[in-house]
Amino acid sequence: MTRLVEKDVKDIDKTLKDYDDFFKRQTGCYMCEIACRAAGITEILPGYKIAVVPSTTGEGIISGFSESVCAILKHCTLDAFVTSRCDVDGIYEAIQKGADMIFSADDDRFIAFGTAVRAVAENGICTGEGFAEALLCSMRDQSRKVLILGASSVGRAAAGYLAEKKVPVDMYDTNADVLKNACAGERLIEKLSSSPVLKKYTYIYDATTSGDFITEKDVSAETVIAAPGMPRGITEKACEIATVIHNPLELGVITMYYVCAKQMYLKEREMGIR
Ligand code: 2YC
Repeated sequence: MTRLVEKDVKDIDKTLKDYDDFFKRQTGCYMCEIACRAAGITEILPGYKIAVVPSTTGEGIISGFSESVCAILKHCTLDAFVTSRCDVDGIYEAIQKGADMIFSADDDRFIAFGTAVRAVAENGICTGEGFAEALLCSMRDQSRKVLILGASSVGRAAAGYLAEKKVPVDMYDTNADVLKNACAGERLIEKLSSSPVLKKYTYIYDATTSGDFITEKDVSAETVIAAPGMPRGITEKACEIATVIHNPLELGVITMYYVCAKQMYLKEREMGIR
């Protein structure tokens, strides 16, 4: 998992509207639509009040991170705020201010969770599935194989998601052990024993942390790359040729909200409070 830095998040608030319009031109949907599809939401859910709680543990606060998470949620017309306090004091403040859901990230884990019912959404899995749905919506031919690079939690979530949608997947990781243990038993996932020829694939999913390794000679105008990996694995020149779906935080955060909200809504219905 790559730890974001201030420059990765500092302009998100100002660029969200234009970026979402660009995202829609690329995929045919806005990020909220893709996130709902990835979360398997088919009906309108109640809007929950969300608190974003900064965490000072480990390497501490990333300047602008919580504010960017809040701005992304507000972009989806959700009711979100950043607590003035951090850590446990921030959780206390969130609940005192009536938050139904809390977003918080330390160095190892970024989650959204329900304050009144047991519900949790994890950023790596949600990012993996959100970008997989974005790729799916951009594929002109969903019978074609998708090459997934990187068997991290993001790559594994994407492989499982696409396999469940009956999309065949080739998966590769430079670490043979990591690859071996990924998505065991998934029939539609073929694990590659050697580094694939990128040009052979129209649809690619970059879940690596390599940065700038897919160049203009690896892509064509037909190529579509879903690229959640940070730093971005595709060079500027290749991005001018292919369709490259990439953002450092946005789609993962929106997918986390809908995954968590769906769990909360179903539990509340079970408990007869919805
Ligand atoms: O500002 C804060 O509250 C910090 N504790 C946030 C630390 C986030 C660390 N994680 C990352 O930078 C990203 C996540 C967004 C997902 C993967 N890496």
